Amino acid sequence: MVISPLQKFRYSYQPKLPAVLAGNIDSITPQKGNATSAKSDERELKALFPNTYGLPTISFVRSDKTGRPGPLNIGVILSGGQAPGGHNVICGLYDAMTKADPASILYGFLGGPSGLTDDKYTVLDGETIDRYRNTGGFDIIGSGRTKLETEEQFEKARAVCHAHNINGIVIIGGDDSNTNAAVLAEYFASKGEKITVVGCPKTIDGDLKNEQIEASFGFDTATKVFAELIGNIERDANSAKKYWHFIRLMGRSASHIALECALQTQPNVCLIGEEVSAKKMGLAEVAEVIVDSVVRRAEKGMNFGVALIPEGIIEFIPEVGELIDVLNDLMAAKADELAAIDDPAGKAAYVRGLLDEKKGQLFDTFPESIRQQLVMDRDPHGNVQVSLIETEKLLAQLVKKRLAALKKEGKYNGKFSSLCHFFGYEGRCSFPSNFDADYCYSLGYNAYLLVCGGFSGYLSSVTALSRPASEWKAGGVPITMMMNLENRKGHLKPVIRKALVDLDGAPFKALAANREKWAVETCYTFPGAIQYAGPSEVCDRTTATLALEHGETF
Ligand code: FBP
Repeated sequence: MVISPLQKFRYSYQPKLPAVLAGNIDSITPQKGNATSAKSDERELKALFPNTYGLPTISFVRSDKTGRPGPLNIGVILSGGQAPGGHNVICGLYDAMTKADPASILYGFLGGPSGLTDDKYTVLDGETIDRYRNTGGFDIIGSGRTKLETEEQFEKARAVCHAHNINGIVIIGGDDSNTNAAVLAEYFASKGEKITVVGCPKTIDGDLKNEQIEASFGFDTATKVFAELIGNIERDANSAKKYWHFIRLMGRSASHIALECALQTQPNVCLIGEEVSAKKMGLAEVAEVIVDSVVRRAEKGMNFGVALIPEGIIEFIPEVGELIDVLNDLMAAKADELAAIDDPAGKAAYVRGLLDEKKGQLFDTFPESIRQQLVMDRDPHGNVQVSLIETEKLLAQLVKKRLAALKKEGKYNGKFSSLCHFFGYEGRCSFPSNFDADYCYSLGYNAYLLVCGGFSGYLSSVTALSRPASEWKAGGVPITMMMNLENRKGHLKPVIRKALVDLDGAPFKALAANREKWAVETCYTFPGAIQYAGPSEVCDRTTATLALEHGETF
């Protein structure tokens, strides 16, 4: 394998650990906090998780007590979309377990949760681990999106754990994957098994956060990669002065990525799905936000600009969101019939025939390409694959049409030429930033301690993240306290509640306070590429979101 100079350099990086985790691993002790409860659907969740609901939070502290649990066999799974730092979670886990007892064995289940149920694995040894330290990607064992929900799957997982004498499973994933972790933990507990299931909060989307989990890993690096690209495009736009760039950004439902990138790059427009929903804006109104900036900038002779569009915005436009809900239910009910139709146009026509008059008319207003994208297969968890819906092209078309009408009315006299981009996959496998390298390593190290303590159904939690790594705190949070019931594929299911952009939160307020100016003037900022070595204010800088959420300036 040919190794790039940067990869070689990153191998030598030693991730920072919180002080409580650094040093002698045998003297780290769990301290139990208060019993927990979910914010909603408490009764139902208690009934669904009789063994793992209401557990106390855990924080790790140093104590005089020392003791080794003996060698442990742990299985690790990477689940869902890639996020920078996943390899470091595995490295942290491996280092902690082999430091505590070199005879411990780490099983890497291949290709996501199905690796566990199908017993597809590799044993991760020190040599393998060293090849992946501080690197991006999930290629060490691969990932997948299989939902664990049937008794048959749980029994297979149980048998595989017995076959390898596995003491613990660590699932590295987002909200859906950690829902898997909670459900599996409950199943094992209900069978009297002593197999501990622990989750780690991953997703570039930044929507797995709450009062206990400050950030999901990968968000820091991915937004830095996107912000670099956006800054470059802004500079290009300001140099050529002839294009409006419509940039759609990954992030699924939540607009955290778009918001963070906007705070980093100060574009002319940044749409926020959550605001669109709160204001009940229609598609035309959303397009009008961009039209307004185009017209006002044209009046100043600036026929160029940059608009950021969160990929999930389409779901937040109330009328479209309702249509998507109906489509979800119809497609779940007619799954077999749809599976028999090969071509996307045929699928769209079939689904169109099932819609009532009002929804059908709305469906017809979309271009054929978007209609086909709206009826593409849902992911295994029942989510619409918004990464495949080209909303930026739809908005560019709507803006163009509206500008033509304004021109006829003599209200616009500029030139409009648009270029569309989608940034998502570019940021998911980048070398993790120093922050993500440290955070992920700490999450993995901490996950081992949770397994050791038998804290099943917990999410590895490392907090105080806006402070230097040595001051971070480490512990565990019961996953059930983050759950609620949601409609998935036509049924109410327990899932981890997604954190959407808080319109009263400091990050959104920072955007709202500046966007009027950014819409008309050219205020672009250019973050440049992630730096791994150099001054700390450049290399260890976290996101604006994290800083502002902690009451700090950015
Ligand atoms: P996770 O929620 O699993 O972390 O995935 C995040 C994400 O990158 C979303 O931003 C995006 O919509 C989706 O994955 C794309 O999914 P896929 O990788 O299956 O194309």
